[in-house]
Amino acid sequence: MRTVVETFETIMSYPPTSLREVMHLLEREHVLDTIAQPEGADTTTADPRAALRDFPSEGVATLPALLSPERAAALVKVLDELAARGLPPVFAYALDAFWEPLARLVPVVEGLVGPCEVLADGWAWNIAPGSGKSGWAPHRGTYDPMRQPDGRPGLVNVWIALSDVTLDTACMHVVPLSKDPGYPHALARQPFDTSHAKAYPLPPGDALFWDACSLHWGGPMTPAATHARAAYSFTLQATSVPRLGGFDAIGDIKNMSLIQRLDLIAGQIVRYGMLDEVAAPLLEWAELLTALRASRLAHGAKAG
Ligand SMILES: O=C(O)CCC(=O)C(=O)O
Repeated sequence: MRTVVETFETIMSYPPTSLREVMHLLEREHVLDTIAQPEGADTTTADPRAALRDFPSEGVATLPALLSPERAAALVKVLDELAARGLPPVFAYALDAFWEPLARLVPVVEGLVGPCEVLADGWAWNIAPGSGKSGWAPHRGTYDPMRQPDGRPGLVNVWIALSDVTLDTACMHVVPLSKDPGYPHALARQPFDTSHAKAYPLPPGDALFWDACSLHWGGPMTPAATHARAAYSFTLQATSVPRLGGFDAIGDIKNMSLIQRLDLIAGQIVRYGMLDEVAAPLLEWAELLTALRASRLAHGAKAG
């Protein structure tokens, strides 16, 4: 990772206005305050039966109705408003409404794998039809077979459909662990064997979650797609396994400040921005914030 000084030097070599515009937008105009978001708790009741049935053997399961269809539609509107202000969907993590489903999600995941913490790790998508973009290519969330001492998964990825996600709109595909020849001893072996993948079309508000060792990917936006594919994700880690290298856990989710959320968003842009072609000024903003945070933590650690 670059130091603050190196990051500043890179930034100074860019056309001067673009980064300043991003910072002005976020920090002076408080553009995020201008985004209308639904308030309070969603009234939905998530149904964990499918998860309890499928996850232990397959390492993948759906969680119907994590969000009500109305709440999912309201969150799609937020993603559209972000886009109208020139911000990628990952800025949704600045807003309370995108964290609210964790109150229902965490108990379900904990029911399956035991006590968990939420990692500072996630991404959001709002893929327009005809944009030429598709979901992410096949990969695993971790290439270590992360298991708890009792054999349960150590790391779980959760993916929440906000739009109606179909075979034509980049639905997720996951290879069940029981049919994955790469699991558990050859997770990084290429080419991946995708022959036993299952596609997971989901209505708005349903979630899909999988053992992060699982091979998974977002499918194509086909020419038949008529609407955008909107979704976002979380990563939960069992507290009984050592923390995934390079990742922080989020301590007090309910009381995260805007600065902490912007730090998190910047960290995700640094990590995943290349996959989604985030614009160069935003990448530089993210690198700067991430370098500043690292330096702040280093100074804090020294002072302590
Ligand atoms: O939404 C996608 O296309 C990919 C999601 C994914 O692979 C992930 O969250 O790890």
